[in-house]
Amino acid sequence: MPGIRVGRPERSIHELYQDDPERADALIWGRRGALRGAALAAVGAALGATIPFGRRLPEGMLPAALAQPAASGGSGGAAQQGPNLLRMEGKAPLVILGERPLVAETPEHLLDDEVTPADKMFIRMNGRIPDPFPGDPRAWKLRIEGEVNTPLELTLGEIETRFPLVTRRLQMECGGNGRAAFSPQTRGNQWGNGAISCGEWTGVRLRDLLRAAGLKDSAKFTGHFGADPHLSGDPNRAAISRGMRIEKALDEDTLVALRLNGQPIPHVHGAPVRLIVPGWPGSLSQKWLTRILIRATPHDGAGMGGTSYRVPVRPIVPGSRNDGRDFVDMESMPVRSILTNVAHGTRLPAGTRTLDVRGFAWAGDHTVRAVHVSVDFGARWTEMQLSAPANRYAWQRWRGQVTLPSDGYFEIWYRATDSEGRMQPHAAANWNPQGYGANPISRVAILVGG
Ligand SMILES: Nc1nc2c(c(=O)[nH]1)N[C@H]1C(S)=C(S)[C@@H](COP(=O)(O)O)O[C@H]1N2
Ligand SMILES: [Mo]
Repeated sequence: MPGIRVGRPERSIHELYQDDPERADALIWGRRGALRGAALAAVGAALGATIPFGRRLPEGMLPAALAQPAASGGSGGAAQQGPNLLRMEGKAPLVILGERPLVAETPEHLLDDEVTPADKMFIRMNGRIPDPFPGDPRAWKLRIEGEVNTPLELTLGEIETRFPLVTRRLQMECGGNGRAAFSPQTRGNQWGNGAISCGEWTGVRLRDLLRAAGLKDSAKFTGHFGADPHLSGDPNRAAISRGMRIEKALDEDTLVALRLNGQPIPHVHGAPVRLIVPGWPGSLSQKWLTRILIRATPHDGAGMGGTSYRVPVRPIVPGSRNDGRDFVDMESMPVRSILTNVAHGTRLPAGTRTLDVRGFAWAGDHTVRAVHVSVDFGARWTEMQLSAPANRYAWQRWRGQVTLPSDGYFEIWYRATDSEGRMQPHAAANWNPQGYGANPISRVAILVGG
């Protein structure tokens, strides 16, 4: 194919893609949009390997090694700057997506534990990290008020002694997880798949507290409040204050959590007490929880209404403006999977012909029915072994093996299907201005003998 100058030493294809993606696309794909013959060889040269299944690469699709940066560097010689890594006591080197407010993602290959250790949990701040509570955390107060018969003000000490403690493994996922997959790009932190954790939380059921307060017939919605200051420092503004339908508040797995993995909750994750609302957007899981307001009408706090945590009912034109008036609040998160033992950009020794793969999959309020993996750009899929969740709302382990016919460049594609039969799509669907619900099939690039 004419016009391809991938090998020009002064400017690699990777640099070209970084500086001028449109021109790079034109050079690679030409007018017919197919990567064939000479173009395929040229891309192979840029990757430093042949692409054994290259002819199965769908038209218009760029190899993942070029399309997305490697989490750990070293992807086929790509000229990329390393990610900005978190340096915080008690935390792993998460990838920083934003500093003000602090937002840090966990690369998929750090999420290999059945129960996510506290240091590997992603961080999502909307405001400032509050000062730690001085003195005995058992003196922290939580108020339950609004449409209740008896408003309550309870210390954590009282909560622990009056109500039964339960321990559950619960997935907690940011509503924007997967956002980077949207095209055109949307506002907000450009999450890959790493805004997910499955910690072992101990706490009391929110419904036990609500029953102690006595819900009025008018109790239909919650509003959540925390102690973290707004980014501006203005004491009259909340960093975030979201709420949900009362049915979710009464779910037996919605917890007022006091401990994570048997330890006090780390400060940045909401010490000494937070909500855990599993399967729904993480923004509902209020950290540094101070107050729950029971309401007759939907909550109107920061992060409610408009296009915030809301998705279109009928698809809108990608990239179009919309005030979100007809949108609905995002509730159950969509099905998603991660690959936890092979990092994007991994090089394997020449001659490697089989590869063990494993990860996790989850599906909001639902369970996962199947996980499939392909190493030939989606032509053939192999079903993986899938474990049952440890308890309701825990993620599910998947594992299996793939066969590699030769050395060269491959991509591991993995996709989950939920209990309703919904499968991760090939491209992020239902585009919305703030980028919620993107869950396309993931692609991890590997190089055998390069
Ligand atoms: N008080 C408070 N609670 C909060 C937030 C916040 O900024 N302040 N962020 C929310 C969002 S958007 C998410 S995704 C989760 C992230 O929890 P984590 O940082 O413990 O992983 O907390 C939620 N609870
Ligand atoms: Mo979030």
